Formats: sequence, C-alpha cells, structure tokens
Amino acid sequence: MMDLFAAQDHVIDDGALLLAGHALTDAEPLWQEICAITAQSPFRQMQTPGGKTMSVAMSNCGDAGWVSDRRGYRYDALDPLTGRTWPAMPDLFVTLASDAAERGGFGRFTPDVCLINRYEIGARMALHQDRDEGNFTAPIVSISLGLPAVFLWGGRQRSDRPRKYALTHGDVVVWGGPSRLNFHGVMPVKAGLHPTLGPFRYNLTFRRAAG
Ligand code: MD3
Ligand code: FE
Repeated sequence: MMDLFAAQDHVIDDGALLLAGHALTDAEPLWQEICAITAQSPFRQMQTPGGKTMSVAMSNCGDAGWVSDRRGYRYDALDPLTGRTWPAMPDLFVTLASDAAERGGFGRFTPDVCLINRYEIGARMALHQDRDEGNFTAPIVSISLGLPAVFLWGGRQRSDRPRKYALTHGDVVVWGGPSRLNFHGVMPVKAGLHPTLGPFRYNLTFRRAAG
C-alpha cells in the first residue's frame, strides 16, 4: 500500500499537488533524454497567433506536439521545423508521469504528449489556461529542472489574483479535476547558473492530447 502523502507533498489547491523533489534522483537521466530529443527536434521560439515571439523556447516528444503560429495553437503529429514526427516519448518520462499522477490520486494516466519548455534568463509565461487538449478529464504532470522560478497559480477567472509558488530543480506538480482549467503562468526567470543545466530553467509537461 502506497503512502497517501509523503512529507514533501503540498496541496496547492483542490486537484493540484506539489511533490517537492520527487524527480531529483532522476534528474540526470531526464536531462540525457531532453538532450537526445532536442538533437532531433530542436528548441525553437514559436510565434503567437498575434505575431509575437514567445520568450520560452519549446520542443515536444510523443504522438503529437503543441505548436503555435499565426494560424493558432494546436497539437500536430509533425514537427513543423523538421517536417518529421516528434521523437518518441522515453519510457522514463511515461513512468515518472504516471507514478506522479497516481500519487496525486488521479489513477491511471498515460501521457501521449510531453511539451518541453526551456526558459532563458528573463523568459516568462503569461497567465493562460491549457485548453487545446482533447479531454480535460486527464491530469497534467509537470517536472521542473534547472534554475528555480516563481509559478503563478490563478483561479478559474483570468481576473482572480494569482498566488506564488517557488518551483525548483526536481519538483513535480500534478494538476487535474477541479484545477484542470485554472489560469497559471511563470514569472520572469531570475539570473543564475544551475551547476549542471546552466543558465536555464526546463519544464516538462505531460498531457493527454488525444481522447
Ligand atoms: C496548471 N508551463 O507549458 S507548469 C505550459 O512551468 C505551462 O513551464 C509552465 O503552463 C511551466 O502550458 C507551468 C505546468 C502546468 C501545465 C498545465 C496546467 C500547470 C497547469 C494546467 C492547469 C493548471
Ligand atoms: Fe500551461
């Protein structure tokens, strides 16, 4: 019988759980996988539908990838940069994400997509909802690596004042159920140098894009 909560688990909200340091022991193999994926599908700064360049550089692995351009946001089976399918999702990613979802009380979760975000110093993500996925019943799992960042946790309304949480190297967060459509964002990453990952923050978000 698995423990219901570990000492490092913190409830952020109804359906949102921070598993502090949960991926720490896998940080090195995770990093190797990120390097292998982005050797095939490199990090790139996408355009918003409004024509701005995002400060976060992105790549994906899995059956599809999240993309943005002048035509809008969507999941696409092909990487528009290479014209090829996205790299396969490594077994380690699937295992970590499904374990975290189970610990979060969401039962079986098999992600089909992993969006990989790379934040350089000063990069940020404005408050938004994740609603391009095919079903909102599946949770989302996120793993933070490298430099720390302040995560903004908003409400169901854009106007709800966000609360702030520090997310650091190895932290895992699981979001689902009543939290699935909450607004969220990331404050500009402060200058720093992570001993192994350099002047960047990385975030893996595991999703279920197909039904
Ligand atoms: C909360 N990424 O890629 S963690 C994103 O740290 C994104 O790079 C942030 O927001 C990052 O869309 C935040 C992941 C996250 C993802 C989806 C959520 C948090 C969420 C959906 C609902 C609530
Ligand atoms: Fe998001």
